[in-house]
Amino acid sequence: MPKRVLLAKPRGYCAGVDRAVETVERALEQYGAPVYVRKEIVHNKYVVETLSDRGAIFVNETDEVPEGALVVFSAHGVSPAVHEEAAQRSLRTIDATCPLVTKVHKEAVRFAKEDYDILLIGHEGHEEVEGTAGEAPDHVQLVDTAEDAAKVEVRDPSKVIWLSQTTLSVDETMVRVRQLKERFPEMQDPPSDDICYATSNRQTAVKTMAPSCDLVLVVGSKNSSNSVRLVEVALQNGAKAAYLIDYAKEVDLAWLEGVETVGVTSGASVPDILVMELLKFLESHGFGEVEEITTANEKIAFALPRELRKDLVR
Ligand code: 0CG
Ligand code: SF4
Repeated sequence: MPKRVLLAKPRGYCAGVDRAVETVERALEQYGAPVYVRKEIVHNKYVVETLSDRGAIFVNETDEVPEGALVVFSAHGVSPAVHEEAAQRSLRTIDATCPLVTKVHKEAVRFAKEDYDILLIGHEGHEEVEGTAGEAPDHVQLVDTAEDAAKVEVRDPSKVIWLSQTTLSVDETMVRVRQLKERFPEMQDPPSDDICYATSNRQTAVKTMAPSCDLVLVVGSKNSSNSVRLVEVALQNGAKAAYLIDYAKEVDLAWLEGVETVGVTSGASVPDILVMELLKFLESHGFGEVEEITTANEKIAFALPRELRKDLVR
């Protein structure tokens, strides 16, 4: 039986994650440990464990950070209330919010100023939507499930706009938008796509390879929205099975029984070393042939946060 691996490209680190992880690394070098980080800098177990080993201390809220200490805000963004709390405790802050998340924050602020009702499509409890909604709590309502879309009420149906979390399923978001537009035909679209290039590119690559795959393995953590979406997209587009794993050692050998083609990809918060370890593992089980399936070439990169750049020795 010919066994092979299809390897999705693009996969793994996006520009926002690369910047956020480098922010913590450079802060550790520049100012020394400990560097406090509010929430997981990105939703990846390996990244968080590695940075913890190097002296980063991950906390849930700024009130766990000693007065006057340095705290980094995660790539998923924070609400203005969090900036205020940090200022009250005289914390030194570095904001590693991805610029593409900041863009959605600015949209929320702008449309709230114009007194729109903002329907924010996203996952309840996810840090990113908490930050975005916190920009305009009186104007934003979260729409997560189909039930939410059926229930949500607005003040003036001619003055409604939808925005979204950056890491959703492109297809499911459009389902939700269609549902909302049936109720509010005048609802406006965001000025530009809120689902980011990295999220949508990774989904496109998976869609392309899924129909040829008996099994798709997505490297990523359980709390990583964009990684979880890749498993769903694989299953919805013809993969016979798909699983999310943090590490190669989590592969259950029963998954490989009778499998000819394994698709491999990874979420936007996943270092490629974890994918390379998975490929090594698969090779040791007869899947030595690897073909890369490329659907886009990403070249985007973001400058480090301003607060950090001004202190870096060149
Ligand atoms: O996909 P989500 O928003 O849960 O975040 P993750 O950290 O996994 O990756 C992108 C970022 C930031
Ligand atoms: Fe930014 Fe998109 Fe990466 Fe999130 S997934 S950090 S929005 S580029």
